[in-house]
Amino acid sequence: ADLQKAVATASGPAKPLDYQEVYDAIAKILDNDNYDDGSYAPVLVRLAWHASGTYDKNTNTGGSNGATMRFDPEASHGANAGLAVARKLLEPIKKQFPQITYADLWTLAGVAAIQEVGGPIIPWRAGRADAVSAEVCPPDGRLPDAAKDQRHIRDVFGRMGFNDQETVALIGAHALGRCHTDRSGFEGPWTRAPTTFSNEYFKLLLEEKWVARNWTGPKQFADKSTGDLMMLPADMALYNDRTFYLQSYKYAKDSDLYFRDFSAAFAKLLELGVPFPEGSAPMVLKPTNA
Ligand code: ZEM
Repeated sequence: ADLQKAVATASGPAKPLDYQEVYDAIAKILDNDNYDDGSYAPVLVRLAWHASGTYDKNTNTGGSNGATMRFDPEASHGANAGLAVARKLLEPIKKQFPQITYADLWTLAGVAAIQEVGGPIIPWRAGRADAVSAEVCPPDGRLPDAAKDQRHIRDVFGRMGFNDQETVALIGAHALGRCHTDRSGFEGPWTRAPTTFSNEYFKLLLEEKWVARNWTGPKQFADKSTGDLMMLPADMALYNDRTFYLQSYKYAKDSDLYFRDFSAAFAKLLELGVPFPEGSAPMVLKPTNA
């Protein structure tokens, strides 16, 4: 007790964690001209999504609480290939702010990534805990399979607790980033501005003519006019399914609606299965350019 007192006196009373400071530190490391399209934002959004999208509402298992992707087997699940890049990128931030849990850090990084590349404000709550071992890792196979169709997408997002409108809104995050042959086997970006959050994904999905790409890789689609853009078979489900199509059409026409709906669905995704303390309230983190 004496030693504890001495330490407490030496370092002063513990300062409560300021999440805006953590946000600002994440915002600072997003840009890197030597990585992909110049930003780590897309891969951080994918980390937050894969940490959260394992949720199963029927068993209340999986989800962002626990940050279980630090452990095998989840770290090595095929769906998570390439996400070590994102987890390693955040290590210095975790060292700088040791009080934040990995589970909070990964979801906060997803929020920072979306907001910093021009996306909507995403209200975010702190309070996730880190698991101490692999025992609570979700089983493999909970994340959607890019090769499958609308039935599979509805099954998987329904298991998380999302309706069709929320499902379509979330998949529009493919405005960001690209596929990598050494991660998923697929290749290329969905949009021509993959480091800017927008409703471009929906515009392109509906306005371009998509044809099967002629290559030796897994089945994917290319825009007929230039061939530089891509859609996964699972993306084409938004075109092929009548309800998904009508929702995609609304988002292609109305960017404000898309931003509002994405914010609500992404905030919900990051909170699935998290036992927040009673009375905890979402906070708004300020974008660095605002
Ligand atoms: Zn994705 N996604 N995703 N996604 N995703 C990839 C990349 C990215 C699916 C999918 O199979 C793939 C959501 C939904 C779905 C992002 C965000 C979100 C890749 C490419 C694949 C194969 C990985 C690679 O090779 O690097 C499928 C089938 C989905 C549902 C049907 C949802 C929901 C997301 C967020 C809300 C992002 C940002 C990327 C880009 C990552 C990067 O590194 O550029």
